[in-house]
Parts: sequence; structure tokens; C-alpha cells
Amino acid sequence: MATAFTHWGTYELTVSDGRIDAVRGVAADPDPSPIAQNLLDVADHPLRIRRPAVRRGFLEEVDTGRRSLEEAPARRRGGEPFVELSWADAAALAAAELDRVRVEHGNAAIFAGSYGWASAGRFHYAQGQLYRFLNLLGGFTISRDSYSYAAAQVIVPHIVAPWFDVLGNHTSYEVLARHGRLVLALGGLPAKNQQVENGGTYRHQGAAGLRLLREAGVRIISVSPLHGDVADELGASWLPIRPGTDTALLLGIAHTLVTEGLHDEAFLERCCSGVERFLASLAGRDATWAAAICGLDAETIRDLARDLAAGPSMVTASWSLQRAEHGEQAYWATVAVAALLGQIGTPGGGFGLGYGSVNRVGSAEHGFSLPRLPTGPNPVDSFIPVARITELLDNPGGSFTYDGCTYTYPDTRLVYWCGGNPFHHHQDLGSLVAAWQRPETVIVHEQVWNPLARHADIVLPISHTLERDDFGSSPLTGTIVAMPKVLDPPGEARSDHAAFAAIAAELGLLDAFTEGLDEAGWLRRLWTETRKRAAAQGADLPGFEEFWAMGVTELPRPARPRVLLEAFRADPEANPLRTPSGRIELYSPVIDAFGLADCPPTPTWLEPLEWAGSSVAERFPLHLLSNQPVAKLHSQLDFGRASVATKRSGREVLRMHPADAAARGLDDGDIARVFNDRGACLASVGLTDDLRRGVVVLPTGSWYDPLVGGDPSSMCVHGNPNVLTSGRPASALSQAPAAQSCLVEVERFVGEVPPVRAHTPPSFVADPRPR
Ligand SMILES: Nc1nc2c(c(=O)[nH]1)N[C@H]1C(S)=C(S)[C@@H](COP(=O)(O)OP(=O)(O)OC[C@H]3O[C@@H](n4cnc5c(=O)[nH]c(N)nc54)[C@H](O)[C@@H]3O)O[C@H]1N2
Ligand SMILES: Nc1nc2c(c(=O)[nH]1)N[C@H]1C(S)=C(S)[C@@H](COP(=O)(O)OP(=O)(O)OC[C@H]3O[C@@H](n4cnc5c(=O)[nH]c(N)nc54)[C@H](O)[C@@H]3O)O[C@H]1N2
Ligand SMILES: [Mo]
Repeated sequence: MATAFTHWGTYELTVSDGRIDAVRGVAADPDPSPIAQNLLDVADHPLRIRRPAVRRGFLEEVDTGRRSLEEAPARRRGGEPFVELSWADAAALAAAELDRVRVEHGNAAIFAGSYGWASAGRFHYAQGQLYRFLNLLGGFTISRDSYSYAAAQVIVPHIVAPWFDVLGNHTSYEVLARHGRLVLALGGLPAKNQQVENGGTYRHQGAAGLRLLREAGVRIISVSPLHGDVADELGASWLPIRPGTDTALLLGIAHTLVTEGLHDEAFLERCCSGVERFLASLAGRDATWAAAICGLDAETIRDLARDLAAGPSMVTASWSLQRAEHGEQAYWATVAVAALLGQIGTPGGGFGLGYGSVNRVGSAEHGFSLPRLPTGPNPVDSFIPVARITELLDNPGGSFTYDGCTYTYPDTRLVYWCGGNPFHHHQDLGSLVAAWQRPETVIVHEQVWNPLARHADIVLPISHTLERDDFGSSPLTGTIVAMPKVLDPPGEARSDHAAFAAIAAELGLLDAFTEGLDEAGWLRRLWTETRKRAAAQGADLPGFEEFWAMGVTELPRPARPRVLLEAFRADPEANPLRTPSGRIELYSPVIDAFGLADCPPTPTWLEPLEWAGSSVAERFPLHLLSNQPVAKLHSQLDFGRASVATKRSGREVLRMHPADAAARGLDDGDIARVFNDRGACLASVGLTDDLRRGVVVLPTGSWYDPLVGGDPSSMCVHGNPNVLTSGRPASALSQAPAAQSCLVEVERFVGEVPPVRAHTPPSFVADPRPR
């Protein structure tokens, strides 16, 4: 028996003859995730990368010195065959490229933000290895914030508190069940998302937490275009809102509260600042105004306001709400409504920003963070907001604003990616594919021939987490899990650490990188640090060998019921918030001074460029939601059996209302072309009346599969929604991704349906260079 510790849970594996025969949740997990069944397809899958490889044209570009796109117009990353190389040749080539770019253009010309979830083990955490390596080489341009909640990360500190202070201190479900009465859930509380936790999951707690609410009789009202965003067993009522309009709904609720005198003036007076300005901004924002925007009845909105004011009420918004144009406003309006209700800091009410988005939010436990691999300082200070990758590549020397300041995009010559997949996570993939041709060199560490590997120049084959020794801990429960190697890596695949060590050796940095330790030595060093850290929390962990033999160890659990902002509410003078006023800011003078048209200083409904009410809807009348996939984590193991089972004939399913389908002559199972001005993809039509009319849903995660590789205008035949989504930022404040603001049209695909090749490796040719 062996153990796998992953972002989606901890599993016992039965392994024989180098294959995994069975995957079962550990006994301690009440709710193991079906995502784990994808692990059955990891070992030796045909998509695994077995040897280092380079893009054929890249060899020629290096030999001839034609490095810029202007000099190498035939370059077609994503559409060229690969040449396999030895590790020695590949490491030497990577080292030479890094050194050349560093010397000729400076370290800021290396972009290695390398956003992505990678895998759960601590030592082998991909970005940690990458950052350590590149910092030793003199640094690199990094990225800030996360695709998950970038808008929140920038706005929430201005209005309440540093984002992670809010995120990590949400009132627990146990407390809410005991003291709550009503939960208004914007974006629902999707069980599918609670399967996952960044860093690793030991016990799944989200579903059980929500059941506690049900058992205690706490009512849930789900405001979401999708009925299925709350599990049926929770008996929630459903308000099918128009996507992208929650801010209007919330302001309509706020207006009703104030005009009917239902707001808590004492709380506003004691705990908030900018109240006058905010209340004045509500003029004309009544329920009737809101109803016309959000597509719910005015009377429903007024009743909702009264219902919320009648007793303890929690107003919570899923992260999807801020992954949209003006996503900052939806979060600000959520906090503002909770402030008017006056229950922030009480056990039964207040606000939440992410219940239902991951396993962690609402848990009563609070975990333990393992020490990291030391990465050292990055001597380079240039950065991009995480979702500005296309602009970075397209616009060297151009400027961008971020949180009130102006910065410059460096001139990127080399891109290094390790542990993430931009051809999964980024929006407007056609534009990314075009911009991606610009840098001189793209180095990628990958496990599988996914779209990122296909768009690289130098591809290094990396072992899967099951193929190396490591340990990890659930940031939530403080459970530390040993992760002994279970399988041999396929072919010549190695760990990221071994790959960096090979390149470091070429650059004379081997000793600095490894400090003379092998991987086993590093695990022990990290364990020594872990013991120290645990001791500081009063926990006595065993020595490494004993821990490795035990397999799992748990830190004692602090049994403190958690209530968000409890201390602040109890005494706002003694426990001020870390905002300029020390209070919850309903008007922000700081944001006002930024003078941004798309981020006003009070929570405001601003019309997005793409929503059902905009002029774009005349040509593209359907609102596309691209939410998280139910049977995988992002794009990881898309070829695994749980993921494949959600597709139809190998294609992603586009969920659509029967009336919208009928109006287009579409039937269940038809192959549809989903399109807008940015791109197109094929998908299999799946009819359901569990969504609002005018809304279609195509989950993320199906590997981008362009008809013609490397062609920015090619349609994706597999059903990746990011060929359709917009790269426009949420606002100039955060520059955050805004994938949910996306309009499309859908039609029957005519002609011969092209085959899906996403799960077929690219083609290989012999090394064209003379020996
Ligand atoms: N349209 C739309 N797009 C979205 C979203 C959306 O809601 N709608 N959501 C966004 C969100 S919230 C997120 S977080 C992002 C997720 O985007 P990512 O985190 O980039 O997606 P993953 O598929 O998890 O990418 C991880 C990659 O790392 C590789 N990998 C795993 N372990 C290792 C390792 O040890 N070493 C190396 N070298 N590689 C490894 C995997 O094979 C995989 O290709 O997507 C974003 N994109
Ligand atoms: N199974 C699985 N779980 C995951 C992940 C995964 O890849 N797979 N990824 C994890 C990650 S990285 C993250 S960041 C979280 C993301 O967590 P979320 O951002 O909360 O997840 P989504 O699935 O994008 O969105 C949740 C729901 O919000 C609704 N919604 C979308 N737009 C709107 C709107 O304008 N208004 C309202 N009211 N509702 C709207 C959609 O119907 C959608 O189903 O999920 C995590 N959980
Ligand atoms: Mo995310």
C-alpha cells in the first residue's frame, strides 16, 4: 500500500508491476474525491514525456543566430515537430540560452512567473525549485497575485484587511450552523469546488460543513445562473441571476435596506468609514433599477433585503464573481451590504468571500504551513500582474497601472514555465499564441505532452509526484503526510530539482543550488525545519525516519471557534483594521486618489463591456460561463478516466437551455461551434433547464487543441473555453483576469467534424543537424 497526497485529497494506492490498480480515500477522509480516479492513468501513459525534446525550428534559430520573430518568421510554436535530445545536450542548450539572455539583455528579460498549481509535495514544489534556481542566476521577472482571486487581492486590503487575513479567518460552518439563520450565497456553494485545496487536502470538510447548516435549519438562497451551484441535499432556493450583475443586485438590496430603515446605523457609525458618501451614491439605485439589470423581480429583491434584515444573515460571494469585469465592485458591494446589515463580526452573520470555492473556507480547523525550500532573494524587481502575460510579450517597454502605481513591461527574451499551464489558465488563447511567438526562447518542464509542452522550445521531462519522495501538509488540517515514491518515472523523466541541478552544473551553480545535498538530504533538512516550526507551536514531531515509517502525523488542533472580524467588532478602537481609517471603508479616499474610471471610490455598478445588456450581445447573445471542472483539477490529468467520462465522444460538453438550443436548431449531442470575435471552439451540446436562459456553460480544463497548431486564429476542436474568453482586466486597479465576462454565439457545426488530437503526442523528427 502506498499513499498519494494531492490537492484533491489523500489516497491509498494499490500498485503492482509498475501500475496503479486501485485508488481509495484514506479512512480519515469522510468525502474522498472522484477526481482521484484520474491517478489510475498516470503510470506510463502515452502522453507522458519520456525524453528531453526541442522544437525543430529552434535548433535552426540557435544555429543561425536568427532569434527575433522578425528574423525567424517561420517560427510556429505550437505547430512544429520536436527533436529528442539527451539530457546532457538539453541541459547545455538551456544553460546557454539562460546565460546568453542574462548577459545580453539582463535578468529582467527572463520571465518566470510560472503561475500554476503544480503538485502538492513541499520539496518538489515546482515554482520553489524554479525561483531558487533563477535567483542564484541573478533573478527574473515574476508575476503577482493569482488567477483565483486577483481582483480580491488588490481591493480587499483597501476596504477591509489584507486578503489572506480575511481568507484564512472565515467564520466556520460549525459556528454558522449554531448561530446563523440565512445564507445568501452569490455564485452558490458548489460541492464540486470543495474537492480541492491548494497545497493538499487531508480531510474533505466542505460538504459536511454545509450539511451542518442544513441540519441546523439554516436557509440557503443561491444566487447564480446555475441551479447546480448548490447541492440538492441542501434544499436551497434558487435566484437565477443574469451573470455579471451581482453588484446591481447588492446595491438594490442596499437601497431597500436604507429606504426602509432596516440598516444598522450604530454599526455603520462604530465600524465603518465613508458611510455618508456611500449612502449618497445609492440615490436611484433602488430595487426596480437593480431588477432591470440583474433579471430578478424588484419585489424579490425587496423581499430579499427584508429577509436579510430579519435576523442573523451571512452574505457570501464565490471567487467567480470577482473573476469578471469590475469584479472588485462585486466584492465591495458584498461587504457593504453586510455592513448595512450590521452583523459583521457576529457568529451568525457578516460576509464571506469564498465559501464553496475551496475546501478550506468555513473549516473550523486551522492548519500549519510547512517551511519552504529557501529560494533566496530575487535581485530583479520587475513584475507583472499575473494575467498580463500577453501584454508583457506584446508590449515591451509599455506601461501598466497596478494598485495605483504605474510600471513598465520589461523586454522578455526568455520564458521559463514549470508547474503551471498558461494554455489552460489564460484568457483569449489566440492572442496568447500570437504573443507567445515573440520571445527568443521558451523553456518548459512538463510531465505530459499538453498544450504548454507543445508550445515550448526546450521541453524537459518531469516526474509525477507519485514518482519521487516528498512530504506535504494540508494547510488546513495541519496533517503532514509522507509521500514515498510509488512508481518509476517513464523514460528519462526526472524531478524538477534534478533538471535544475543539471542546468546549474552547466552554469557553475551546482553547489550553490544543491548545497551539496541530494534529494534525500533536502527532505531531511526540510524536516528539521518542520520540527522547529512545529515546536514553536508547542507540537513535538518525531524524527524523520520515524515520521517516514508512520506515514502521517497530525499537529494538535486548536479548538477555537472562528468568527471573522470578531475582535474588531468587539472593540474597533483597540483592534483597528489595517485600512487607512482602521475601519471598513465604504468610500475609499485612496482609491479615489487613483482616479480610475473603471474602479470608482464607492461600490458601484459599472456596465461591463460584455454582459447580456451590452451592445456586444446583439451579435453574441449568449453569456458564456467557464467554471471549474467537476472531474479534474484545472487541466491536470485531462486524459484520466474521471475527466474523460465527463466528455462526449472526447469533446467537452456545452450546457445549454433547451429553449436557446431550439432557437438555433440544436439538439442534445449535436456538435456545436461556439464563437465570438476572439475565436471559436467545438463542443457537444448538453441540454438542461438547470440554468438561466441566455447562459451557456463550458467548464475549463479540456486541453486546447487548435485545428492548425501555432495558428492564433485556429478554432479549438476539443472545447477549451479560453479561446473565447477576454483578456481584458477586471479593472486598471487590479489588472485581474476577468474570464466570466464573455459573450458568444452558438451554431450547429457544418462539415466534417475534425478529430480531437489533444490527447495524441506531437510529431517527432530526427535531429536535422550534422553530427
Ligand atoms: N476561463 C477560465 N479560465 C480560468 C479560470 C476560470 O474560471 N475560467 N480559472 C483560473 C484559475 S482560478 C486558476 S487557479 C487557473 C489554473 O491554472 P493552472 O494552475 O496553470 O492549471 P493546472 O492545470 O493546474 O496546471 C498545472 C500544470 O503543472 C503540471 N505539473 C504538475 N506537477 C508538476 C511538477 O511537479 N512539476 C512540473 N514541472 N509540472 C507539474 C501539470 O501537468 C499542469 O500542466 O486557471 C484559471 N483559468
Ligand atoms: N473540481 C474542481 N474544484 C476546484 C478547481 C478545479 O479545477 N476543479 N479549482 C479550484 C480553484 S483554483 C479555484 S480558484 C476555485 C474557484 O472557485 P469559484 O470561483 O467559486 O468557482 P467557479 O466554478 O468558477 O464558479 C462557481 C460558480 O459561480 C457561478 N457564477 C459565475 N459567474 C457568476 C456571476 O456573475 N454571478 C453569480 N451569482 N454567479 C456566477 C457559476 O455558475 C459557477 O458554477 O475552485 C477550486 N475548486
Ligand atoms: Mo484558482
